Amino acid sequence: MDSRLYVLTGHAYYKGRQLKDVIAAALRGGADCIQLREKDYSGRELLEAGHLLRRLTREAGVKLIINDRIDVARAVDADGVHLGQGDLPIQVAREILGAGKIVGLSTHNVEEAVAAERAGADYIGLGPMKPTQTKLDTEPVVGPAGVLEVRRHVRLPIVAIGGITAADTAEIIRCGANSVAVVSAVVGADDVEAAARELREIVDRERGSRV
Ligand code: TZP
Ligand code: MG
Repeated sequence: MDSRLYVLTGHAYYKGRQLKDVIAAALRGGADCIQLREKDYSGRELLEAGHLLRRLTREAGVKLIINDRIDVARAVDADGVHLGQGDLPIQVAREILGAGKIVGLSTHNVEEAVAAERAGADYIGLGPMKPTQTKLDTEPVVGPAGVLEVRRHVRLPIVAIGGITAADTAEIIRCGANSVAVVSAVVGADDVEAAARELREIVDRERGSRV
C-alpha cells in the first residue's frame, strides 16, 4: 500500500464546508489515499460518510481506508481499515474483511513497527511527528529521527503522521517515510486543493531524488 499523500477526514476543520467538497478538492490536489476518521460519529453517520467517500475515491481511482471500524469498512466496500494498538488483531480484521484488503496499524516506536511487520500489516502509521491539536492523547513525539530508526528495522511502507505541514514533509520523506498523512494541513486549509498539491509535489520530488 504505497501511498504518497494520505489525507484523513476531520469535520472539525471544515469551516462550514461539506465533506464531499473538501475531499474532492484534496483528490484534485493529489491525495492518493483517503481515511475516514471521525471519532464522534455514530455508526449511521460513518456509514453515510463512507458511502460518499467510496463514490469519490472510486471515481478518482484512489484508496479508501476506514479508521477503527471493520464493520463500516465491509459495509461500504472500502479498500481496508486502519487499526490502533488496542484494536482487533490484524489477522482477525483480515478474516472479517476477506482477501485482498489493506490493513494498516498505528505504531509509535521500533518495537511496535517490527511487531506490525511480523503480524502482517500492509503498512504502518508512525507518529506523532510533532505535537498536534487534532489528537490530544498522542504518544511521545517520534519525529523524523524516529522515522530514520524505524526505516532501518522494517521494510513495510511507513506513513508518517501527526502535526505534519509542508515545512516538515521533505525531511520526513528523506528520513525514509513513504508517505505523509495529514488532517489539518489539508482539510483545514483555506485552499484545500492547493494545500494537497503542495504536499504531494514535495513527496514526489523527495521520493524521486531518493538514492
Ligand atoms: N494519529 C496520530 S497524530 C493524528 C492521528 C490521527 C492526527 C493528525 O492530524 P494533524 O492535523 O495532521 O496533526
Ligand atoms: Mg484507532
